[in-house]
Amino acid sequence: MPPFDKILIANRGEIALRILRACRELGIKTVAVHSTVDRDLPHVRLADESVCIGPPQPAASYLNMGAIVSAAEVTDAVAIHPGYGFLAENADFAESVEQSGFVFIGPKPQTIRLMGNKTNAIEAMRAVGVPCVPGSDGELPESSAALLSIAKRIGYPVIVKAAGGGGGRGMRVVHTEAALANAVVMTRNEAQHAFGDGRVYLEKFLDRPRHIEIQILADHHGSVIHLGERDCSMQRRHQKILEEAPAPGLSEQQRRHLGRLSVEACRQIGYRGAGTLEFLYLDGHFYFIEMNTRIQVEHPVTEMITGIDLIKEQILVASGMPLRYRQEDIVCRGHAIECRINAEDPRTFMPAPGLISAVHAPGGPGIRMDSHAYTGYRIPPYYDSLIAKLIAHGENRLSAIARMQTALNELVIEGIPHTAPLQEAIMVDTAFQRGEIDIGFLERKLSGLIDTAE
Ligand code: MV4
Repeated sequence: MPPFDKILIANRGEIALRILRACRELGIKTVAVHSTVDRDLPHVRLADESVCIGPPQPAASYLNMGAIVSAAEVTDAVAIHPGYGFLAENADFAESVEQSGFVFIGPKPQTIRLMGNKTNAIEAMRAVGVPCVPGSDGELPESSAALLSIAKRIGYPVIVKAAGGGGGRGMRVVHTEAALANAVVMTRNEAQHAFGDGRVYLEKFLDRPRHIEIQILADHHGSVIHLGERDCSMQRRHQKILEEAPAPGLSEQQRRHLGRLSVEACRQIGYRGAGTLEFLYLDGHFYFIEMNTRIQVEHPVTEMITGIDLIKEQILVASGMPLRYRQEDIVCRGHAIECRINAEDPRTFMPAPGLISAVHAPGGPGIRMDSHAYTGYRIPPYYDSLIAKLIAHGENRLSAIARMQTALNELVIEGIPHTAPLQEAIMVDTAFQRGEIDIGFLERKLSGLIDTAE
């Protein structure tokens, strides 16, 4: 018996196709919902049923909660998979899905809400023993004297962050006492405008840390496991370009420690479903910063090293089934790297929608490509510019890099500019090959590339 009779996929693009494939394997019928410009996407064609939910603008279609719940009602779907982005971390959506009698494939709405407020998330994690960045321990006070004293205790430089932000939105670094009050006011105003929540907090600013995250899977019966870590330091302006697992250079003790800590924390807060704890890593120390309550874009690198299908497990635990793996069953083998192939100008990183005139997916041992792109596909300008995820797995990091080089070289996507040339340049970078990465790597490399071109 399949865990659900029918699942509605509340997303588009590669992740919608990925979810559809997992449903197929589990014998679950599928409903695709799509905007008017997305009717020819592969997952729409492959789904058992499809419902057009509105015009291209996300607010009118993929963010239209009423339209999505109605589509589930008319098609008799029993569960809704939100994918990533769009409504995946919207607690009101999860609540409305459940109140309408459907299963939301994700954590409880109150968990999504808790993690959506970054100060509450930090407080919850700190309370269960997770190390966090030294900071204001909650929202900043209005009084400028109190503010100055908090910053003095933390020590400059400090970073002002929006409680309603996350993923790099609404942050400001402050180097001196003189600049503090203004930075707080500016961040507050921006946060109020962008998230409807003007609450801000302070943390010690860490200079060029690495971004390391732990993949969690939890069932509805209190069992929690982790599937190792990923390094996502290779980014530019908070857009990840490449992710890998495991994180280069960590010791087995560090891995085990971080994994156990994360599992214990999730057990204590009653987490369920797939989730990710994000840490900054600097000078041998981990600091929790945020938790993502969704499946992430970069989940395939974890799948490649563990051999576990995270989307399938996410669906199975959402149906109430106990986890099929114990922690000791999880064995990480080799190394995996993912390149996010984005339709954008590789110099300016501006999105470049348009017609794909030819596609050729690379192949061979250890190569996987998750993509909805096909020859003749027109990338619409309304959504993010991710067109493919190219994943290479090898026995060790250098063999994964070698396979990725071969794959990037084989990859053909014509008609639009994309990021593969940049990723090819990263693969041959000797510092990258040595694992010398941090969140500043790409910006330094790009300024170097421009310097040498002149
Ligand atoms: C920081 C930081 C330095 N110190 N917090 C950016 C995304 C958001 N998730 C948290 N971010 C950061 N928080 C402290 N206390 C630097 C960043 C940061 C960053 C973090 C992860 C990945 C890429 C980044 C790029 C720039 C800044």
